[in-house]
Amino acid sequence: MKIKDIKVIVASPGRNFVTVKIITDEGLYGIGDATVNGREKAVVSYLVDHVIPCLIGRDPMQIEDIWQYLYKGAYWRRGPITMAAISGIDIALWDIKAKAANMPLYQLLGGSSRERIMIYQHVGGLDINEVVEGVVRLKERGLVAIRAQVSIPGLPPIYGTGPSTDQSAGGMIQARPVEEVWSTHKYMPLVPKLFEKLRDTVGWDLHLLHDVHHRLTPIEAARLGKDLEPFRLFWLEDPVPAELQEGFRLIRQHTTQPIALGEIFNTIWDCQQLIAEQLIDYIRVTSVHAGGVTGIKRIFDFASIYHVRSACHGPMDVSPVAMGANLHVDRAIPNFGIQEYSGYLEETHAMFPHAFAQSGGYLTTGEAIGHGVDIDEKIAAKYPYEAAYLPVARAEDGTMWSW
Ligand code: KDG
Ligand code: MG
Repeated sequence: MKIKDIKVIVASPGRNFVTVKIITDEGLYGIGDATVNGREKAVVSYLVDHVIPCLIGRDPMQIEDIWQYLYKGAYWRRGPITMAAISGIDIALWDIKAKAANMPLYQLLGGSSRERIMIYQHVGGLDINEVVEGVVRLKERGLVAIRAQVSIPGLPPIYGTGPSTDQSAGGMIQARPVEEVWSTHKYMPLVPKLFEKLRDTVGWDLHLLHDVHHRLTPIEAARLGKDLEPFRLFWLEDPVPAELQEGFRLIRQHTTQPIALGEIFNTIWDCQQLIAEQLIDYIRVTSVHAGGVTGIKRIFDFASIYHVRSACHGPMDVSPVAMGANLHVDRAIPNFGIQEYSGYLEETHAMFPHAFAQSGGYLTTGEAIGHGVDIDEKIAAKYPYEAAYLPVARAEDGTMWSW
Protein backbone atom coordinates (compact mmCIF):
# COMPACT_ATOMS: atom_id res chain seq x y z
CA MET A 1 0.00 0.00 0.00
CA LYS A 2 1.23 3.52 -0.80
CA ILE A 3 0.20 7.04 0.16
CA LYS A 4 -1.34 8.50 -3.02
CA ASP A 5 -2.56 11.90 -1.85
CA ILE A 6 -2.89 13.98 1.32
CA LYS A 7 -5.52 16.71 1.59
CA VAL A 8 -5.57 19.44 4.22
CA ILE A 9 -9.11 20.67 4.85
CA VAL A 10 -9.57 23.93 6.76
CA ALA A 11 -13.12 24.70 7.83
CA SER A 12 -14.90 26.69 10.53
CA PRO A 13 -18.16 25.06 11.61
CA GLY A 14 -18.34 27.45 14.60
CA ARG A 15 -14.58 27.36 15.13
CA ASN A 16 -11.59 26.58 12.93
CA PHE A 17 -10.36 23.05 12.37
CA VAL A 18 -7.42 21.77 10.30
CA THR A 19 -8.13 18.22 9.15
CA VAL A 20 -5.75 15.88 7.32
CA LYS A 21 -7.03 13.21 4.93
CA ILE A 22 -4.49 10.61 3.76
CA ILE A 23 -5.63 8.63 0.71
CA THR A 24 -3.92 5.38 -0.30
CA ASP A 25 -3.57 3.74 -3.70
CA GLU A 26 -5.84 0.92 -2.41
CA GLY A 27 -8.71 3.30 -1.77
CA LEU A 28 -8.44 3.25 2.06
CA TYR A 29 -8.19 6.66 3.68
CA GLY A 30 -7.50 7.96 7.17
CA ILE A 31 -8.46 11.20 8.93
CA GLY A 32 -6.28 13.24 11.32
CA ASP A 33 -6.62 16.48 13.31
CA ALA A 34 -3.86 19.14 13.09
CA THR A 35 -5.64 22.13 14.65
CA VAL A 36 -3.72 24.69 16.72
CA ASN A 37 -6.28 27.21 17.98
CA GLY A 38 -5.42 30.71 16.72
CA ARG A 39 -2.41 29.53 14.65
CA GLU A 40 -4.21 27.27 12.15
CA LYS A 41 -2.61 28.56 8.95
CA ALA A 42 0.91 28.01 10.24
CA VAL A 43 0.19 24.26 10.49
CA VAL A 44 -1.43 24.25 7.05
CA SER A 45 1.73 25.71 5.51
CA TYR A 46 3.96 23.32 7.47
CA LEU A 47 1.96 20.38 6.13
CA VAL A 48 1.43 21.53 2.56
CA ASP A 49 4.85 23.03 1.93
CA HIS A 50 7.11 20.76 3.97
CA VAL A 51 5.48 17.47 5.01
CA ILE A 52 3.12 16.25 2.32
CA PRO A 53 5.61 16.35 -0.59
CA CYS A 54 7.92 14.04 1.40
CA LEU A 55 5.22 11.47 2.19
CA ILE A 56 3.67 10.77 -1.21
CA GLY A 57 4.58 7.22 -2.29
CA ARG A 58 5.52 6.00 1.22
CA ASP A 59 4.04 2.92 2.89
CA PRO A 60 1.31 4.16 5.31
CA MET A 61 1.76 1.05 7.49
CA GLN A 62 5.18 2.27 8.72
CA ILE A 63 3.73 4.65 11.31
CA GLU A 64 6.66 4.73 13.73
CA ASP A 65 9.16 5.27 10.94
CA ILE A 66 7.12 8.11 9.44
CA TRP A 67 6.79 9.68 12.92
CA GLN A 68 10.57 9.52 13.45
CA TYR A 69 11.21 10.72 9.87
CA LEU A 70 9.13 13.85 10.49
CA TYR A 71 10.45 14.40 14.05
CA LYS A 72 14.16 13.68 13.64
CA GLY A 73 14.32 14.42 9.95
CA ALA A 74 13.18 18.03 10.25
CA TYR A 75 16.22 18.76 12.47
CA TRP A 76 14.02 21.46 14.17
CA ARG A 77 12.35 19.33 16.82
CA ARG A 78 9.29 19.83 19.02
CA GLY A 79 7.10 22.94 19.14
CA PRO A 80 3.32 23.20 18.69
CA ILE A 81 3.28 23.68 14.90
CA THR A 82 5.68 20.84 14.05
CA MET A 83 3.99 18.51 16.52
CA ALA A 84 0.43 19.33 15.34
CA ALA A 85 1.53 18.50 11.79
CA ILE A 86 3.07 15.20 12.95
CA SER A 87 -0.07 14.53 15.03
CA GLY A 88 -2.43 15.06 12.08
CA ILE A 89 -0.44 12.62 9.94
CA ASP A 90 -0.06 10.08 12.76
CA ILE A 91 -3.77 10.02 13.68
CA ALA A 92 -4.69 9.50 10.00
CA LEU A 93 -2.13 6.68 9.64
CA TRP A 94 -3.48 4.83 12.72
CA ASP A 95 -6.97 5.22 11.24
CA ILE A 96 -5.75 3.60 7.99
CA LYS A 97 -3.95 0.79 9.83
CA ALA A 98 -7.00 -0.05 11.92
CA LYS A 99 -9.22 0.06 8.83
CA ALA A 100 -6.78 -2.23 6.99
CA ALA A 101 -6.94 -4.62 9.96
CA ASN A 102 -10.75 -4.31 9.97
CA MET A 103 -10.68 -3.38 13.67
CA PRO A 104 -11.62 -0.48 15.90
CA LEU A 105 -8.40 1.33 16.82
CA TYR A 106 -8.51 0.34 20.52
CA GLN A 107 -8.10 -3.30 19.46
CA LEU A 108 -4.78 -2.50 17.77
CA LEU A 109 -3.65 -0.71 20.94
CA GLY A 110 -4.08 -3.85 23.05
CA GLY A 111 -7.84 -4.14 23.41
CA SER A 112 -10.35 -2.77 25.86
CA SER A 113 -9.38 -2.01 29.46
CA ARG A 114 -12.78 -0.42 30.20
CA GLU A 115 -16.22 -0.22 28.66
CA ARG A 116 -16.91 3.47 29.12
CA ILE A 117 -14.82 6.58 29.54
CA MET A 118 -15.51 9.03 32.36
CA ILE A 119 -15.67 12.63 31.14
CA TYR A 120 -15.85 16.05 32.73
CA GLN A 121 -17.61 19.09 31.38
CA HIS A 122 -17.40 22.80 32.19
CA VAL A 123 -19.56 25.21 34.15
CA GLY A 124 -18.73 28.92 34.34
CA GLY A 125 -20.64 31.81 35.85
CA LEU A 126 -20.48 35.48 36.69
CA ASP A 127 -20.95 34.78 40.40
CA ILE A 128 -20.91 31.81 42.78
CA ASN A 129 -24.69 31.29 42.69
CA GLU A 130 -24.72 31.14 38.88
CA VAL A 131 -21.93 28.53 38.92
CA VAL A 132 -23.70 26.44 41.57
CA GLU A 133 -26.94 26.48 39.52
CA GLY A 134 -24.99 25.39 36.42
CA VAL A 135 -23.29 22.55 38.28
CA VAL A 136 -26.63 21.34 39.65
CA ARG A 137 -28.08 21.35 36.11
CA LEU A 138 -25.18 19.30 34.70
CA LYS A 139 -25.34 16.88 37.62
CA GLU A 140 -29.02 16.34 36.90
CA ARG A 141 -28.05 15.43 33.33
CA GLY A 142 -25.89 12.60 34.71
CA LEU A 143 -22.43 14.18 34.76
CA VAL A 144 -20.19 12.66 37.44
CA ALA A 145 -17.30 15.15 37.08
CA ILE A 146 -17.60 18.90 36.53
CA ARG A 147 -15.07 21.74 36.18
CA ALA A 148 -16.22 24.96 37.89
CA GLN A 149 -14.94 28.48 37.12
CA VAL A 150 -16.21 31.80 38.47
CA SER A 151 -15.71 35.44 37.44
CA ILE A 152 -13.94 37.78 39.82
CA PRO A 153 -16.48 40.27 41.25
CA GLY A 154 -15.88 43.79 39.96
CA LEU A 155 -13.81 42.59 36.97
CA PRO A 156 -15.10 41.61 33.50
CA PRO A 157 -15.60 37.86 32.89
CA ILE A 158 -12.42 35.86 32.35
CA TYR A 159 -11.89 32.74 30.24
CA GLY A 160 -14.41 30.03 31.07
CA THR A 161 -16.74 32.22 33.13
CA GLY A 162 -18.74 34.51 30.86
CA PRO A 163 -20.44 34.79 27.49
CA SER A 164 -17.52 36.35 25.57
CA THR A 165 -15.07 33.70 26.68
CA ASP A 166 -17.31 30.71 27.16
CA GLN A 167 -15.99 27.84 25.08
CA SER A 168 -19.00 25.65 25.67
CA ALA A 169 -21.11 28.31 23.94
CA GLY A 170 -18.59 28.45 21.11
CA GLY A 171 -17.85 32.02 22.11
CA MET A 172 -14.06 32.10 21.73
CA ILE A 173 -14.10 33.06 18.04
CA GLN A 174 -12.74 36.61 18.08
CA ALA A 175 -11.19 38.38 15.08
CA ARG A 176 -8.65 40.02 17.44
CA PRO A 177 -7.71 38.73 20.89
CA VAL A 178 -10.03 40.01 23.64
CA GLU A 179 -8.04 41.51 26.52
CA GLU A 180 -9.13 40.08 29.87
CA VAL A 181 -8.30 41.50 33.31
CA TRP A 182 -6.67 39.43 36.03
CA SER A 183 -6.16 39.88 39.79
CA THR A 184 -4.43 37.14 41.81
CA HIS A 185 -5.24 39.03 45.01
CA LYS A 186 -8.99 38.96 44.32
CA TYR A 187 -9.02 35.43 42.86
CA MET A 188 -7.25 33.56 45.68
CA PRO A 189 -9.90 33.93 48.44
CA LEU A 190 -12.80 33.56 45.99
CA VAL A 191 -12.13 30.02 44.76
CA PRO A 192 -12.35 28.24 48.15
CA LYS A 193 -15.69 30.04 48.74
CA LEU A 194 -16.97 28.66 45.41
CA PHE A 195 -16.05 25.09 46.31
CA GLU A 196 -17.38 25.39 49.86
CA LYS A 197 -20.77 26.42 48.44
CA LEU A 198 -20.60 23.66 45.82
CA ARG A 199 -19.90 20.94 48.41
CA ASP A 200 -22.73 22.28 50.62
CA THR A 201 -25.11 22.11 47.65
CA VAL A 202 -24.12 19.01 45.64
CA GLY A 203 -22.50 16.88 48.34
CA TRP A 204 -19.38 14.73 48.09
CA ASP A 205 -20.09 12.17 45.34
CA LEU A 206 -19.56 14.53 42.41
CA HIS A 207 -15.97 15.03 41.20
CA LEU A 208 -15.19 18.76 41.16
CA LEU A 209 -12.30 20.22 39.15
CA HIS A 210 -10.83 23.69 38.71
CA ASP A 211 -8.55 25.22 36.04
CA VAL A 212 -6.17 28.01 37.15
CA HIS A 213 -4.92 28.46 33.57
CA HIS A 214 -1.26 29.02 34.48
CA ARG A 215 -1.88 32.25 36.41
CA LEU A 216 -0.16 31.70 39.77
CA THR A 217 3.36 31.35 41.16
CA PRO A 218 4.32 28.08 42.88
CA ILE A 219 3.91 29.47 46.41
CA GLU A 220 0.53 31.00 45.53
CA ALA A 221 -0.54 27.67 44.03
CA ALA A 222 0.62 25.90 47.19
CA ARG A 223 -1.58 28.19 49.29
CA LEU A 224 -4.57 27.72 47.00
CA GLY A 225 -4.08 23.95 47.10
CA LYS A 226 -4.05 24.03 50.91
CA ASP A 227 -7.14 26.23 51.05
CA LEU A 228 -8.98 23.85 48.71
CA GLU A 229 -8.02 20.63 50.52
CA PRO A 230 -11.18 20.54 52.70
CA PHE A 231 -13.33 20.39 49.54
CA ARG A 232 -11.55 17.36 48.04
CA LEU A 233 -11.17 18.51 44.45
CA PHE A 234 -10.50 15.85 41.82
CA TRP A 235 -7.76 18.18 40.58
CA LEU A 236 -6.33 21.67 40.37
CA GLU A 237 -5.34 22.23 36.74
CA ASP A 238 -2.42 24.25 35.37
CA PRO A 239 -1.77 26.11 38.64
CA VAL A 240 1.55 27.52 37.35
CA PRO A 241 3.16 27.90 33.91
CA ALA A 242 5.14 24.70 33.41
CA GLU A 243 8.37 25.90 31.83
CA LEU A 244 10.00 25.79 35.27
CA GLN A 245 9.23 22.19 36.14
CA GLU A 246 11.18 22.16 39.42
CA GLY A 247 8.75 24.86 40.66
CA PHE A 248 6.16 22.13 41.13
CA ARG A 249 8.26 20.68 43.96
CA LEU A 250 7.26 23.66 46.04
CA ILE A 251 3.56 22.98 45.48
CA ARG A 252 4.02 19.31 46.42
CA GLN A 253 5.82 20.19 49.66
CA HIS A 254 2.76 22.09 50.88
CA THR A 255 -0.38 20.37 49.68
CA THR A 256 -1.95 16.99 48.92
CA GLN A 257 -4.22 18.63 46.33
CA PRO A 258 -3.93 16.50 43.11
CA ILE A 259 -2.42 18.49 40.22
CA ALA A 260 -3.22 18.18 36.48
CA LEU A 261 -1.04 19.65 33.77
CA GLY A 262 0.08 19.39 30.17
CA GLU A 263 -2.56 20.62 27.73
CA ILE A 264 0.04 22.74 25.92
CA PHE A 265 2.77 20.08 26.00
CA ASN A 266 3.91 18.61 22.69
CA THR A 267 6.33 15.81 23.58
CA ILE A 268 7.35 13.40 26.30
CA TRP A 269 10.33 15.66 27.01
CA ASP A 270 8.00 18.48 28.13
CA CYS A 271 6.66 16.35 30.97
CA GLN A 272 9.57 14.03 31.74
CA GLN A 273 10.65 15.70 35.01
CA LEU A 274 7.10 16.36 36.21
CA ILE A 275 6.22 12.70 35.75
CA ALA A 276 9.47 11.09 36.89
CA GLU A 277 9.54 13.18 40.10
CA GLN A 278 5.82 12.52 40.64
CA LEU A 279 5.12 16.25 40.78
CA ILE A 280 1.76 15.87 39.02
CA ASP A 281 -1.09 13.38 39.20
CA TYR A 282 -2.74 13.72 35.79
CA ILE A 283 -1.02 14.35 32.45
CA ARG A 284 -3.26 16.29 30.03
CA VAL A 285 -1.58 15.79 26.66
CA THR A 286 -3.90 15.22 23.73
CA SER A 287 -3.46 13.43 20.40
CA VAL A 288 -3.61 16.55 18.20
CA HIS A 289 -0.87 18.43 20.05
CA ALA A 290 1.48 15.77 21.42
CA GLY A 291 2.35 13.60 18.44
CA GLY A 292 -0.85 11.75 17.67
CA VAL A 293 -1.72 8.28 18.92
CA THR A 294 1.98 7.34 18.87
CA GLY A 295 2.93 10.37 20.98
CA ILE A 296 0.30 10.14 23.69
CA LYS A 297 0.52 6.37 24.00
CA ARG A 298 4.25 6.72 24.66
CA ILE A 299 3.66 9.46 27.26
CA PHE A 300 0.88 7.56 29.06
CA ASP A 301 2.93 4.35 29.17
CA PHE A 302 5.82 6.31 30.68
CA ALA A 303 3.43 7.98 33.15
CA SER A 304 1.95 4.65 34.21
CA ILE A 305 5.11 3.57 36.04
CA TYR A 306 4.97 6.76 38.17
CA HIS A 307 1.28 6.46 39.15
CA VAL A 308 0.38 9.39 36.91
CA ARG A 309 -2.94 8.99 35.10
CA SER A 310 -4.15 10.21 31.71
CA ALA A 311 -6.51 13.13 31.20
CA CYS A 312 -6.55 14.10 27.52
CA HIS A 313 -7.28 17.75 26.81
CA GLY A 314 -10.65 17.90 25.05
CA PRO A 315 -12.08 21.40 24.64
CA MET A 316 -14.12 22.37 21.58
CA ASP A 317 -11.00 23.24 19.59
CA VAL A 318 -9.72 19.65 19.85
CA SER A 319 -11.77 18.39 16.90
CA PRO A 320 -13.99 15.29 16.99
CA VAL A 321 -11.20 13.54 15.02
CA ALA A 322 -8.65 13.96 17.80
CA MET A 323 -11.41 13.22 20.32
CA GLY A 324 -12.07 9.91 18.56
CA ALA A 325 -8.36 9.05 18.66
CA ASN A 326 -8.12 10.06 22.34
CA LEU A 327 -11.08 7.87 23.25
CA HIS A 328 -9.53 4.75 21.70
CA VAL A 329 -6.33 5.39 23.68
CA ASP A 330 -8.41 6.11 26.83
CA ARG A 331 -10.15 2.79 26.35
CA ALA A 332 -6.98 0.76 25.91
CA ILE A 333 -4.46 2.06 28.47
CA PRO A 334 -4.25 0.80 32.06
CA ASN A 335 -3.72 4.25 33.66
CA PHE A 336 -6.73 6.15 32.29
CA GLY A 337 -7.85 8.97 34.60
CA ILE A 338 -10.54 11.11 32.96
CA GLN A 339 -11.33 12.66 29.55
CA GLU A 340 -12.27 16.33 29.11
CA TYR A 341 -15.26 16.65 26.76
CA SER A 342 -16.74 20.08 26.13
CA GLY A 343 -19.15 18.75 23.52
CA TYR A 344 -19.46 20.39 20.10
CA LEU A 345 -21.73 22.75 18.23
CA GLU A 346 -24.33 21.07 15.99
CA GLU A 347 -22.45 22.21 12.86
CA THR A 348 -19.27 20.53 14.12
CA HIS A 349 -21.07 17.26 14.88
CA ALA A 350 -22.57 17.32 11.37
CA MET A 351 -19.24 17.99 9.66
CA PHE A 352 -17.50 15.14 11.54
CA PRO A 353 -19.79 12.08 11.57
CA HIS A 354 -18.56 9.96 14.49
CA ALA A 355 -19.07 6.63 16.19
CA PHE A 356 -18.39 7.90 19.72
CA ALA A 357 -21.43 8.75 21.80
CA GLN A 358 -22.20 10.34 25.17
CA SER A 359 -24.41 8.83 27.81
CA GLY A 360 -24.58 10.99 30.95
CA GLY A 361 -21.12 11.32 32.42
CA TYR A 362 -19.45 8.86 30.04
CA LEU A 363 -18.40 8.47 26.41
CA THR A 364 -18.13 5.23 24.47
CA THR A 365 -15.92 4.73 21.41
CA GLY A 366 -18.42 2.70 19.40
CA GLU A 367 -17.24 -0.30 17.38
CA ALA A 368 -16.65 1.32 13.96
CA ILE A 369 -13.36 0.30 12.33
CA GLY A 370 -10.53 2.84 12.54
CA HIS A 371 -10.97 5.66 15.07
CA GLY A 372 -14.56 6.00 13.95
CA VAL A 373 -14.55 9.69 12.91
CA ASP A 374 -14.92 10.94 9.33
CA ILE A 375 -15.19 14.34 7.64
CA ASP A 376 -18.05 15.38 5.36
CA GLU A 377 -16.19 17.50 2.82
CA LYS A 378 -19.38 18.95 1.31
CA ILE A 379 -20.38 20.33 4.71
CA ALA A 380 -16.80 21.53 5.31
CA ALA A 381 -16.90 23.54 2.06
CA LYS A 382 -19.79 25.57 3.48
CA TYR A 383 -17.69 26.87 6.39
CA PRO A 384 -14.59 28.78 5.21
CA TYR A 385 -11.78 29.70 7.60
CA GLU A 386 -12.40 32.76 9.79
CA ALA A 387 -9.54 34.57 11.52
CA ALA A 388 -10.06 33.89 15.23
CA TYR A 389 -8.04 34.24 18.40
CA LEU A 390 -8.09 33.17 21.99
CA PRO A 391 -8.17 35.96 24.58
CA VAL A 392 -5.08 37.42 26.23
CA ALA A 393 -4.85 38.55 29.88
CA ARG A 394 -3.41 41.58 31.64
CA ALA A 395 -3.18 42.38 35.33
CA GLU A 396 -5.18 45.40 36.51
CA ASP A 397 -2.15 47.68 35.97
CA GLY A 398 -1.79 46.50 32.36
CA THR A 399 1.01 43.93 32.80
CA MET A 400 0.71 41.00 30.36
CA TRP A 401 -0.27 37.86 32.26
CA SER A 402 -0.39 34.11 31.61
CA TRP A 403 -3.94 32.97 31.03
O1 KDG B 1 -7.23 26.48 22.78
C1 KDG B 1 -6.96 26.55 24.13
C2 KDG B 1 -8.18 26.20 24.93
O2 KDG B 1 -8.75 25.05 24.42
C3 KDG B 1 -7.82 25.98 26.38
O3 KDG B 1 -7.55 27.20 26.96
C4 KDG B 1 -8.91 25.28 27.11
O4 KDG B 1 -7.85 25.38 29.28
C5 KDG B 1 -8.56 24.79 28.49
C6 KDG B 1 -9.12 23.52 28.91
O5 KDG B 1 -8.76 23.06 29.97
O6 KDG B 1 -9.90 22.95 28.14
MG1 MG C 1 -7.11 23.94 30.83
